Amino acid sequence: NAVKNNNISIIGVPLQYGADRKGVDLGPDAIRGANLHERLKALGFNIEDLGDLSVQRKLEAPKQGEKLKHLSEIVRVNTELAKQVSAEMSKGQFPLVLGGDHSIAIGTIKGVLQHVKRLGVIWFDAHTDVNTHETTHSGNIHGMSLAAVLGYGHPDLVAIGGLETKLRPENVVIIGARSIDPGERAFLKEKGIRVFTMHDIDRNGMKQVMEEAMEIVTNGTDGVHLSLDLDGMDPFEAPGVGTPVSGGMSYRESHFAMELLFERNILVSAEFVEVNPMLDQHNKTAMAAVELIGSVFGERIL
Ligand code: HAR
Ligand code: MN
Ligand code: MN
Ligand code: MN
Repeated sequence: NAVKNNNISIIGVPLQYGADRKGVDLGPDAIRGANLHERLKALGFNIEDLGDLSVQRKLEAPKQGEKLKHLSEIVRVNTELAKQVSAEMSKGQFPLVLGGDHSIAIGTIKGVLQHVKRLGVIWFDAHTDVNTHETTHSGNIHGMSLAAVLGYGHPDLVAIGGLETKLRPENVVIIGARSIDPGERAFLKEKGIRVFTMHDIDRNGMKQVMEEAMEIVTNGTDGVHLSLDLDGMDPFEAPGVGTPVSGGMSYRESHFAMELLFERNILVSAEFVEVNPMLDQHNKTAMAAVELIGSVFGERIL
């Protein structure tokens, strides 16, 4: 985990086909460009940057009547990602995945599940990403990734990385949600997934929310994955995202959540997704991502 494991493997996934707006494929390089390596090296980690997975540069526009946009390329890339994440964990490396749109959580999590059978997941996001091919209005697969790793949705998405492994709803928490579709609401209720909305953060504060969240994801699990969508933060502080939603977690709240995660020393893997440099201001969002990564790996003010 983050403390005992001194070896981090960085995997970039320049995938944008799960999102509606162009530019999120530039995320991995923007995050690297904000001095990611230097920050992690200063904390004493050995860094192995595996570069980016290859993604088809140009795709045809989704065909009329094709409900899930760019399904086959998303399945291909995520299948590769799952293999690479699993291979790195076999070598004892901590996988740090840089997105790319949030559909890449499918590949990351399926790869981690090869090694950590009972995995807890903290899903930091403005959205809950539990649409399926039946409930989606947008057809964008980044809104379906959490459902897919729980075993629900289009069979090709659910099958990525093998059918033997999946997450259990009781081991997942969502933090920062403030935009939930009607179909997702029903799904979350039916599966009993714990969602800490912005209302909960306002009411109880990030400290209590994180303590409860970490209790849930560590209960009966062997490790925890952090899936952090930068749109969970407030768009004033992280404007470079494709689907901004007002009223998000502040820079300090997000930072504090990462510091608490480091203290508990529970992470086995992490991903930072949805950084879109084409929509960003002065690389602010990529820099925020690197700040959060620094904190989750142990940076302290004093
Ligand atoms: N729920 C909406 C949809 O399914 C919006 C999805 C989200 N965007 C993301 N994922 N960035 O968190 O289209
Ligand atoms: Mn998301
Ligand atoms: Mn989101
Ligand atoms: Mn910091």
